[in-house]
Amino acid sequence: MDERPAGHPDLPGHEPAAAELARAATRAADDLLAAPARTTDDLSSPPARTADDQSSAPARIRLGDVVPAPERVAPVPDADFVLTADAVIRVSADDATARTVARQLAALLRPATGYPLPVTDAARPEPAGDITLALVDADNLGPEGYWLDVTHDGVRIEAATPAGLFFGAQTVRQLLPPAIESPTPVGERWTLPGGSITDRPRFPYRGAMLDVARHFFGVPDVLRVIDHLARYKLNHLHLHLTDDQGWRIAVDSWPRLAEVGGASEVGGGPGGHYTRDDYRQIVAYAAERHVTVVPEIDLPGHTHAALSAYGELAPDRVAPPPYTGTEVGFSYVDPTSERTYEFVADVLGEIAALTPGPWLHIGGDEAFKVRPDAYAAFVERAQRIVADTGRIVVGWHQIAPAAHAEGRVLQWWGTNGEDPVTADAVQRGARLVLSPADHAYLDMKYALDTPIGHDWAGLIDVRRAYDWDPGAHLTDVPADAVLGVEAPLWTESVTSRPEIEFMLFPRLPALAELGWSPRTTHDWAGFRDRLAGHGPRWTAAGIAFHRSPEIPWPAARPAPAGSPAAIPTQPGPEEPAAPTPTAVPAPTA
Ligand code: TNX
Repeated sequence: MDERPAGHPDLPGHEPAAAELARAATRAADDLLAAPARTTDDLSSPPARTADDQSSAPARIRLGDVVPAPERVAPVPDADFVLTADAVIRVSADDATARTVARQLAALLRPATGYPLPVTDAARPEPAGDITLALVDADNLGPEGYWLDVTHDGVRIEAATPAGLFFGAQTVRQLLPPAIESPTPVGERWTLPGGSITDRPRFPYRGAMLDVARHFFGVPDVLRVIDHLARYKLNHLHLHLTDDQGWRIAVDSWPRLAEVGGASEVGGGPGGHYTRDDYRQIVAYAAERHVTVVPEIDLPGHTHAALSAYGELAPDRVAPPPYTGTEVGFSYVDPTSERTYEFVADVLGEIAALTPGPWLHIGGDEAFKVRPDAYAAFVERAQRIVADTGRIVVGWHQIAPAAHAEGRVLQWWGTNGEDPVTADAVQRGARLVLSPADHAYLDMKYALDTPIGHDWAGLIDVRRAYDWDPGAHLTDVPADAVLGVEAPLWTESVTSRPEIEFMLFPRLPALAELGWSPRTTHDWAGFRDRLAGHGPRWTAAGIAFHRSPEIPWPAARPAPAGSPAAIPTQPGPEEPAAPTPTAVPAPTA
């Protein structure tokens, strides 16, 4: 198989590009938002338009503009709904989680609209002008699907589960004008296009991975990434919690892992780690957004930070100094020592106890210095330890040669769709999460001039991220063995929140569409056009993104002389990168 060489010869020796990315996002936000300010008490009529607006205002949102593409869209002309200041969000079921979704939707819509949007019990007959969420018996929608109906009189979301309601609410969000992402009230006519959508995902596992080991990212950054997943109906966040450069999660039974092993990162920065409470907060925030956290403890390789904390785990029993470079494949815990298995059982036991989700990821990649027989024996024992915690084991596809363990999942990251060893593991019962490095790796550069990232798996522009089929990607692997897709973001060269977002957007929505949308909707030209409309949303939300030349982004409106420019701030560690918009482009309705 065509795999990456050891080491990272292509890693850029650059200064962190965060400031430049933040400046680029600021410029984009300025362009979009610099329009005459309107006040919130002037909401009933759209802002006055000039002849100029006809060419430069963003296109009217159509019911089918949603990303990921819904399963079925049935527009109804002249049935648009306009959300007004007296609207109420009704929730029909006496179900606490459904109520939570109603409150979340209200919280998403309040900042930009400035409307109170109280959440109330549904009463029949439903008054017009409201948004209603209803839990219903609907087997056809499955555990994550929803039905959405927009008429003149109101918006109704139905689903069999709170998760379905939540995904329906994300669709409602996307059907409103981009200014809905503004953190402060803006003058806008809050129209949704009329018609109905029936929607449910193609794959049950749709995820992204954040490597918090090469560079550490604090809780607010992780929560913000979870928000991004939720927007695009992704439902798994894989946290790569340990690697050579840092151990990022407190383990009570082995305290030096985080205290010593966490105090370093690539390039010599201070590193950091999550306390148990930090981790609980991440897990709870994700769960509220129907995202399952998949924790990874990478074993037996990628363990230099653990060895630097506990020399007894090292083959030579000597604790090495911290490692801040970007080589891979040199470290391993001693697979012949019983102490190693006590360590593995203690760590995985504590992580399992903190993690409500079903998965425990044991890594398994690039243990180049462990002989194949010792490696397989280690993996088989680690798989049994995971089973003892009641969790399902996930590992990078290098664990394929080890014996099958009930339910095990391999995360495939190859760059060539021929992989007989993985196909054989699937024959023996393994399921797959697909992360082909040449399509799904978010740490690859978009183009040669991308300021950060690698290129060992090639350059990945938006089209490359989008144009592959998870159901047919690997030879001799049937579609029903594919649990889903995941886009990993390795962070050797990624150092800040704007840099994370720059690598995620716009490729994360492309991956999200592969995971969610029926294959019949796959169409690059259509996707490109739908995606274009999301640029102004990201700008309004203060998200740094790559303005890929492949995407026909709507033209920004020229700023009238003397208008107050928006001032997006470079994000501090504690607060999201939020612009302070003063106005938004005029709607075309
Ligand atoms: C390979 S993919 C790795 C990581 C690196 C990444 C950089 C995989 C399982 N291992 O250790 O960070 O390449 O692209």
